[in-house]
Amino acid sequence: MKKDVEKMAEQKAEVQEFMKSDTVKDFTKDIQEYNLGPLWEAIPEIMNKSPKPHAEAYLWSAELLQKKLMEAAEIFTPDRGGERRAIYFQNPGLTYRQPWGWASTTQTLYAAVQLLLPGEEAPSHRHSQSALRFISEGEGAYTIVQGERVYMQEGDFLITPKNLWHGHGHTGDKPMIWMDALDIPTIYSIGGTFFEPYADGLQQPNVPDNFSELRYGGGMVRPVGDDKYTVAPLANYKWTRTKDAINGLMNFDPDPDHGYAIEYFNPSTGESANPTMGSRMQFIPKDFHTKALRHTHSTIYHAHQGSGYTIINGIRFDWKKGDYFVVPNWAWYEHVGSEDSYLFSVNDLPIMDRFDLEQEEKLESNNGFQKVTGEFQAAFR
Ligand code: GTQ
Repeated sequence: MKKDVEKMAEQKAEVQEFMKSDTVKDFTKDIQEYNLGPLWEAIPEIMNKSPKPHAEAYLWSAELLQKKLMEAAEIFTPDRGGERRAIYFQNPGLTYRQPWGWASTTQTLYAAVQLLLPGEEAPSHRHSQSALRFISEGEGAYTIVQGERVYMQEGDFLITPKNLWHGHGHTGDKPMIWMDALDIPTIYSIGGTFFEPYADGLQQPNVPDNFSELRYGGGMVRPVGDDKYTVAPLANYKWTRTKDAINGLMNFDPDPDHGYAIEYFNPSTGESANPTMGSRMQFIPKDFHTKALRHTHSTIYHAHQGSGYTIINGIRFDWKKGDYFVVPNWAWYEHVGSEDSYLFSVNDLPIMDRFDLEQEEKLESNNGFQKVTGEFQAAFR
């Protein structure tokens, strides 16, 4: 038995030696001249035992975002350049792959903060990416999605299904800031991007304001005949309803892994509100500590209210209202509320599910909690 083990180790050493030989090195170099790739070099990078994401855990502070959005307001109007005054989260683990400067937030998802000032308009356009918005500050702005004008308030969650015309306007008197999340990197990497500007600025409404909210306001019903929708028919999931739903759950013990968490879903089908992005609101009570989990899907969080910290692969990320942070694929994470806190989050679970790739593990050791080995320092706290 011992002999076999020794023999195998010997063989392995021999192979390793051979792979470092000039014969292999020269041939590896040679084929690359012909746009051919050596699998023997690629294997360690592409065939990992479990997901090894390039995206890193990271946190952007509310102060930094506020400062940069206000600076952007001095320079851009929404219709100049990129059609929106949005600044997106570039994951530092992804930037080096993209020499021209594009880097997404996770490998599958993009998120941004967008600022609209009173009186401004962001022109309508449509694209093959699905979008969602979470309103972090202000009121009085609206989005017009395929002819439906939807007024937005703090805490509201909105969807813009793919290929629908959408643009934004603002009749209020204070700056309005929201989070955008889109499946841009996914659509980009599979080569599915279509984009079209609207010919005539901001599309005008063609149904009563807040049409879908009026029709679906019951929250637990759908109008008869609406079971044939292919896109989610509710444009705005109002904060008051989200809060009521969570308050209902608070009659019971919190989920040990998630606290009090709900998912925004398509009331016509029961699927996630966006076909490619999961979205949740989660209440973490003061001093509640969720158990450590890791799973295939990645998540972008926005601290909507309160403060606390999330331990990601042993590193403590302190967050408070207005901060954003990323939990990459297969990273251990657990949340702790320093106050009663609400976390909004977007994930790529629907994408993982579509490929049948979702796996989840719970930490067995140390009663299900990680050991903290360091602290993340955010810029501009
Ligand atoms: O507001 O329609 O951050 O189309 C990226 C793409 C926002 C938007 C973004 C978009 C929008």
